[in-house]
Amino acid sequence: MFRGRILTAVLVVAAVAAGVGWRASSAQPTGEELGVYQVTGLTDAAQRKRLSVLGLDIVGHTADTATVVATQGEAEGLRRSGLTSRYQGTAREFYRYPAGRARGYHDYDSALAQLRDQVSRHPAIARLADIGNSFEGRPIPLMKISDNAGADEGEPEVVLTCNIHAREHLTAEMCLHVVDRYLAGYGTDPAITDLVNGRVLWVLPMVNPDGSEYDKDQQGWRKNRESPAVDLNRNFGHQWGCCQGSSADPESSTYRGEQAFSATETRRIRDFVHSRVIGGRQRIAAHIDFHTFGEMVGWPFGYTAAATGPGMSADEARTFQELGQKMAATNGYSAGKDSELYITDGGFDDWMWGEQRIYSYTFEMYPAQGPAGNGGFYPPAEVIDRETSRNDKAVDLLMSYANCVPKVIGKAC
Ligand code: 0X9
Ligand code: CA
Ligand code: CA
Ligand code: ZN
Repeated sequence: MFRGRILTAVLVVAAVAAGVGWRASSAQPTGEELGVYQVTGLTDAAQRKRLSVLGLDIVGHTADTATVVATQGEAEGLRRSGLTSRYQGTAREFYRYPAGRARGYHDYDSALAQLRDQVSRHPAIARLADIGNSFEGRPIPLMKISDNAGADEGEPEVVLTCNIHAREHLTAEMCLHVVDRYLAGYGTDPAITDLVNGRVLWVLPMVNPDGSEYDKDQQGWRKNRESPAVDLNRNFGHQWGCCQGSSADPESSTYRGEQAFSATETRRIRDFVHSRVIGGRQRIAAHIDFHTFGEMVGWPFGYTAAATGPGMSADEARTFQELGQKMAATNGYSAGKDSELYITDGGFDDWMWGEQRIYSYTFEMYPAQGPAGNGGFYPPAEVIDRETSRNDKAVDLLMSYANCVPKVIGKAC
């Protein structure tokens, strides 16, 4: 069901060359700077396997050539692997859009300023808090949207998280857009008014603010900013590190951390989610974790290819699938179980479902495939409105099912 994307071992023919107009440069990256390498001669399965076991960040590939982003340590491993690779330049050069293209995206400060302003204009239905500080000390913003926002009315709750991967800036805009739409729609749009009245919506637009700030100049950064940096979407505590769906190498872009929840930001998220267990019941019923890119709706488990098993009954798998497909029908994304793409362990949605029984989805936003040169992470700001409102119906659908998600397959709660 899924199209292949980054980190896939299967190399499909894609119109993703190593960046048109891009010249190989002789200066090697220094310090912790990431480099871009072109790996050629991937003519048979054995060669491709050799590349995939290195666990590199594959940002583009054709039939026999792959473009990878690597740390110096990974580049050393690449050289030792016997594959033919050629240094292309720093990731900073590779990813950078022409000056000005990034205008129109929020950074941490402007996102916070906007949220503060909105709360001041909608005090009855919006509260701004934080779930604690990031590693570098930035409060991780948390917006609560509900009627009587200051009270606990015991309603079903939905969580939206964005920008857990630093370079996926479009997702922060996604969360900000939802906040905007729900606040503006209350009292004017009857469907939104009903949802705000009957549910609680928690929005976390930037759960990795250190990474996001670090990547403001577009160098392809994915992880958080502690040392060694951790892929937060491999650091959650359900079947953490179980299944070769993450890396134990601190240099890797999918480094899982020293142990589950070793990263500051995943601990903050975990503690927030735990705080919604009230009277022994988890109030949060449903969740979307927004990523880019690929235009896909995914669901647990990512750690195993098995459709059912411990923690996933046939009815539960069917519920995930039904609602996942319903949401995908509204935005035109493809839909499938996470593992159809590639195995991931320690993922956010796996923990939300596996440990908290929250119906948790991973959305991969625009584009479907990355254009040459930038890997798809830095689309121009002109697409923000279109690509965030593209998910309006999916978000509303999740909100409306939050009082009993299994009703999507006709089951009572
Ligand atoms: O690899 C990832 O973390 C996600 N893709 S991304 O390109 N945004 O990095 C996909 C994760 C899918 N698996 C789970 N959510 N468990
Ligand atoms: Ca209410
Ligand atoms: Ca409410
Ligand atoms: Zn991501």
